Amino acid sequence: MSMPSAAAQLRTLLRRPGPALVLGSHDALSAKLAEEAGFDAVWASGFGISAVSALPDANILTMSETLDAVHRMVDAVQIPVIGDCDNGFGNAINVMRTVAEYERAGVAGICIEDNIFPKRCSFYAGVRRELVPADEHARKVQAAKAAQRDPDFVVIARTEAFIAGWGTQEALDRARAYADAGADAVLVHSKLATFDELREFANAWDGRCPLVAVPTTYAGITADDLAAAGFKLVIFANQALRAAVKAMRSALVTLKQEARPAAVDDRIATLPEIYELVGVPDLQANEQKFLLPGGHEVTAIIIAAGFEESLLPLTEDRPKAMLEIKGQTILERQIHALNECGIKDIVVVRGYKKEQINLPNVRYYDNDRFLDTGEIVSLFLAEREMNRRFLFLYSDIIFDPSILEKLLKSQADISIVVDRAWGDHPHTPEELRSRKPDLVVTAQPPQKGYRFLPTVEGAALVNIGRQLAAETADGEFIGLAMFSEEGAQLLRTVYRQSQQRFQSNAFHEAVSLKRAAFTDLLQEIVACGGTVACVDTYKGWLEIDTFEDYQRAWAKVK
Ligand code: SPV
Ligand code: MG
Repeated sequence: MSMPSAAAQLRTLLRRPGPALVLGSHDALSAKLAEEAGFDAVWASGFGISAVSALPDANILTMSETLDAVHRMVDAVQIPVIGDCDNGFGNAINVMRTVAEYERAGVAGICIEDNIFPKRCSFYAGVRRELVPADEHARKVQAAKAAQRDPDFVVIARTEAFIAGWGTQEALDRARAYADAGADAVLVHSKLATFDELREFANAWDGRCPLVAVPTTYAGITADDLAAAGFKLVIFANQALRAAVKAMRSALVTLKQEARPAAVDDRIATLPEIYELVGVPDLQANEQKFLLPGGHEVTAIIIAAGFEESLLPLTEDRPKAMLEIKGQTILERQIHALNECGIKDIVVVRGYKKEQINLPNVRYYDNDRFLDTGEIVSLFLAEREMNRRFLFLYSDIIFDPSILEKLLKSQADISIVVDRAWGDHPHTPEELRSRKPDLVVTAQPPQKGYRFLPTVEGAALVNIGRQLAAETADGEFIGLAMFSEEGAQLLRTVYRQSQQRFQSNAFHEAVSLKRAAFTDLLQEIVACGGTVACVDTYKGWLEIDTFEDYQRAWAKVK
């Protein structure tokens, strides 16, 4: 079932027993707060909308400027919005356009008052009051009713007879004339400190249409009192604005005096409160859903410093990353996959034959001590790049971009890609010796005997390394990992602590931290109580570790 229109909702409020509480709002945020507080509807206050432009309520803002503010309020809330249209911004002809524009903006109804144009706020002292003749205003009401498209659209006619000091009889005459002209409700305004003149009015009212009150000056009255007297809509027109001004003023005095933000901490909204109000959670959900995964806010760090004899003589004159497979080097293939996922910020840590790696649009760090240092040292040469989300890549893997897409969707602070096809076949000691796979034990191994089904939430890493018993492993790390800003922070902290604690001692599977592999640091993160989530994949990647791998890559890669 679709939502009833705003106008239909307002009609329901008018029909429903008891008073409807309407809050005067001056912008979209205050409208939102009104809705959150449980008010039935929003009064888009001309007084308030002018005030937040630091202007008096005197038809100084144009219709379109006012409408612009009203439009934002309508967009911000689900409850109906009533547009305060002053005198309709002109004569009956202007009123017709006002109705068309306000209706198009999605307001539930409007209110037009019998002030002349330009108006003066009802409360300004010492201002000469002039009202348009009653029959002129009645025709404006008729024009409004003729202009509306939605039959539920509500036109409230407002009389300022009491404000002008013209008494109860004039107020009643005008209210009746406006009701007879088709007004759906009549707002009768008063600036007395007591309810007396309005009570007299209400007692004499024959109920030909509902009444509306704005108890600003007779502020002691309750909505129930007003309802008992016959009022249907009760508009608290400017209390939100005045609350804001008073709160801002007093906080600002303190802030100026003390000149330190913490001095006002206890009386200001927290930032998360504001984020919630303005819809940051929706923004984040939509970013996840609709933006290219990854994007410009991720840096990819490719570790390409090492030298391994196993690929000689292929790597005699170039690092592994620069081996060519069907016209493209491994590194070019990686950059292509990263770019495809919107990742343009790419860092390569070079070492062995570094002059051979000089692709454009890549930033470089050099590990000139690559012969006696390990992956961790190479990675931390690029530590400057780790102050936000980043990807970690071995430089000798070729992978399907869909694996990267899946990794980029991970919400975990530290995620590694694990190939669950590992357990499908037995692995020979010969294979294990030459390939040295990074084996993984997770908290949730795939069930044996069933073809692997990927988990939604990545299982937590328990053990990782090359020396794990192959039978205990339930996956293989493919050399692709992602760290959120917090994850990167944890990585750096654990590394710093390890430098203190391990110094030149063995570090997990490595003889020392200096020689340690990336997997050793992952194991240390787990040992320190950190969580490493395993993003599952099933094949779709190749590692070039041996000559046989290289041949296989030629055979498999398109
Ligand atoms: C407004 O809020 O703009 C109103 C109510 O019209 S009053 O200010 O009391 O006139
Ligand atoms: Mg007004």
